[in-house]
Amino acid sequence: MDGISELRARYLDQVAGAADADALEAVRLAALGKKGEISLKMRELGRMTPEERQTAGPALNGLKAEIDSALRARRAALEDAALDARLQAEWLDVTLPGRPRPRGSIHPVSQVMDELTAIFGDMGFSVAEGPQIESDWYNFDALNIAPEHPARQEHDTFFMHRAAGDNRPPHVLRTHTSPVQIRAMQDQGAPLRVIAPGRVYRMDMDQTHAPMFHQVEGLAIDRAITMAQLKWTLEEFCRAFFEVDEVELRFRASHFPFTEPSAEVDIRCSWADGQLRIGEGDSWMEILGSGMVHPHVLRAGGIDPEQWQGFAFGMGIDRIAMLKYGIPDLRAFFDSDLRWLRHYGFAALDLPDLPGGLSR
Ligand code: 2U9
Repeated sequence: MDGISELRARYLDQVAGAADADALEAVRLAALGKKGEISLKMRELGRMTPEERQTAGPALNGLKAEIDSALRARRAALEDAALDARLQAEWLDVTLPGRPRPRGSIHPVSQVMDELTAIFGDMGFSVAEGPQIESDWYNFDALNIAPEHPARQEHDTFFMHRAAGDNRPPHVLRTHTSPVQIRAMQDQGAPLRVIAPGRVYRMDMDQTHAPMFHQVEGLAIDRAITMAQLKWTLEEFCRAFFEVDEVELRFRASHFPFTEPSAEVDIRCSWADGQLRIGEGDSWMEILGSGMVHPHVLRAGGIDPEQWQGFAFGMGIDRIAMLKYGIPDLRAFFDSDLRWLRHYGFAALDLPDLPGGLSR
């Protein structure tokens, strides 16, 4: 049985030399596959004499079993080696300290917007929103702001570009949130109670002005709205917002194109020891502007001024946030400094509500 010894030596050699699973499978097919060399030899047993078969049969079966077990052993060894290689390559030190993702918190401007929503919501106002890029009609004409009014001038307003040859008036970045109330009047009609908090843009940039800032404006329209109701609404707002029991407001006659009469509103306060106290002391601080909605503006919103009157007010959110939370520098609002936010920010799940105390 020299042939058997030669086969054994050759295939065991090939099994030992197979470098990977594919090479090993090729050896298995060549030896033991359907048309493999050993399988073909086993088929020849049928043509042998019984004597020949008696020696060749057990020898071939033994060879088949030996090569089969060599193949299994080699396959297991290759799999072990592959696993070892992966464990080496994918090694990870699970004892290293974790790197926590930076955690933000609620920005004071967002917090104040939530507070405004809670306070005015309690008084029956809903929140209205609108586009930040506006037509000049919504931003100016509808608000009774004449074409020659200084607010329309190049140096105050950001104008969008029009394509060359397009002579229509350009759109603007809204300079106040008032266009939102014009849209609310058109969409909802009278009676109406809305506040419009949001971003506004003016070409102004120094220690106390940013080119983008936040405003909230309020509008109440009904059949017999008066300035007395405006005053009560603003007093209630100040009491709730500054979280003091007593506030005193002073109305100073003023002028805005969209209200007539118009008033700037001051609040009594003191600045003892550099600390602002609302509702006490001998100082007055301007906090908002207000007035009765001009008939032209009601008409632009599709509301008949013979039937309906309205009051309106507006204030800077950044400024009242700075006052309430003692933030000295406006520019920090836009620095995205997490250390500042950790100091002045608010917990994300503490939504302000009146029974809970606004700013907890
Ligand atoms: C409509 C009708 C009337 C909103 C008003 C003011 C007075 C006002 C300023 C306060 C500080 C803007 O952020 S600020 O510079 N605003 O003084 N705003 S009355 O009047 C409106 C608005 C919309 C339809």
